[in-house]
Amino acid sequence: MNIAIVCYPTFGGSGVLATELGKALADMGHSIHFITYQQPVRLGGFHANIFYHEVRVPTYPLFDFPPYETALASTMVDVVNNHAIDLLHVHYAIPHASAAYMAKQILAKQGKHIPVITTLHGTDITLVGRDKTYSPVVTFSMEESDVLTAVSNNLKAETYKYFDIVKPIEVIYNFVDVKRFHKKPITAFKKLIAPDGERIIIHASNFRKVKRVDDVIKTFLLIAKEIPAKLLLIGDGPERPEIESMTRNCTAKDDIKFLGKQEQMEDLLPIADLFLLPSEYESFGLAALEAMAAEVPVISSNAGGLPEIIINGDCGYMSNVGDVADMAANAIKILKDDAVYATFKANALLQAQRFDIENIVPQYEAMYQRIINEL
Ligand code: GMT
Repeated sequence: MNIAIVCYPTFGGSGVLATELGKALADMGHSIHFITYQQPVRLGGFHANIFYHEVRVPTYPLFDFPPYETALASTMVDVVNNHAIDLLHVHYAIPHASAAYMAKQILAKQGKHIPVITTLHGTDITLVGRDKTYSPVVTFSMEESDVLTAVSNNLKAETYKYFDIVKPIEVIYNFVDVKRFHKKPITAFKKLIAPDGERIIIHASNFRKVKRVDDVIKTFLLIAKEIPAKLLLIGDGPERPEIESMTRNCTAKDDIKFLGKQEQMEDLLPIADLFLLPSEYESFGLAALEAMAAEVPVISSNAGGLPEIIINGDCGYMSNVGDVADMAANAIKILKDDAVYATFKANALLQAQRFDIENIVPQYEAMYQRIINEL
C-alpha cells in the first residue's frame, strides 16, 4: 500500500507513535509518505520505503497567523496525486482531521476517493479539542473520517463524553518495539549518574501542567529520604523553569538532573530502576510503556488509560492523582527489596511484550486493507 501519514514531528507521543508506525509499515514493504512541517524526530536515517514531504507555509505581511491548515490540505492533495496514495492516516485531530477532510473533498472533485483514518491521541480530545473554539470543527471532522481510532478504551469513552458524535471508534492500543528498548544498560553511563550504586529514577515528558512534574519532585524527595537515589528529568516544556527553581532550594538538589530533550530513549531508559508518571491525565502513557519495555517498573497515577497498561502491584503501582505519599511508599516497596524489585522488572517486560509492535501494527494494516477493500 502507499500510505500518507500526517502527524506532529515533535517529541510528543502522537508524533512518536505515528513515526514508529510508519517505520514499521515501511519494514513490512509498504511505501510511507510522511506529511508534516519538519522531519519527525524519531524518523532516523534513510529508508528506501519512506518519503518525507515538508509542509511549507509561505508568509505574507497580511498573515498574523500563517494558514498552516490550508498549506497542509494542499500538500496532502499534491502528495496523493503524485504518489498514488491509497489512504491518508492522520494522527491528532487538530488540525489534521479537518485538513484531511478538505483534501478529501478536493480529491473527490477530481474523481479520486481517498479514505481518511483519524487516530485520536489524547489532548486533541481531552484538553484542546473540547474547547469551544475548536470543538465544532473537531466534531465534524471526526464524524467525516472513514475510520476513527483511539489509543485506549478510556480515550474512546472520553470522546463520546465530550463530543456529540455517533461514529464508531475502534481502539488500537499504542505499541513499543520491545527489541529496541530491552537493552543492557550502559554501565559506564550508569556509574557516571549513580557512582555509589544509588537507584536511578527517570521521568520523561513535555513538562506541561497535565504531567504534574512537581509531583515527580515531591515523590522523589520522599523516596530519597529512605533510599539513596538519583532523579533524571528528560524533556522540556512550559513548566520546566518553575520545576528547576523548585529543585534549586530542595535538600536533594544535587541528586536531580535535567537532561532536556533526548532522542535516544532506548539508551537512557535501560539505566533506570524506576519510572515516574504522576500525570493528571494520560490517554495511554506511551512513555510508561517504553520504560516497561526497558524492564523498568512504573509508579504512576491511576488517571485515564494508565490502568489499561499498568497492572497494579505487578509491574508497578498506581495511586490517586496527587497522592505523592502513596507513590513514594509504593516506590520504596519496589526498590528496597532486591527480590521484589527483580519480580517487578520481569513483569514490566512481560506486560510491555503484550503491546509489542509485532502484535499491534498488523491491526492497523488489517484496518487499512479492510477500508481499501470496502471502496
Ligand atoms: O502527553 C502529551 O502531552 C503529548 C500527547 C500527544 O498528543 O503527543 O500525548 C498523548 O498521546 C500519546 C500517544 O498516543 C499518549 O501516550 C499520551 O498519553 C497522550 N497524552 C495525554 O493524554 C495527556
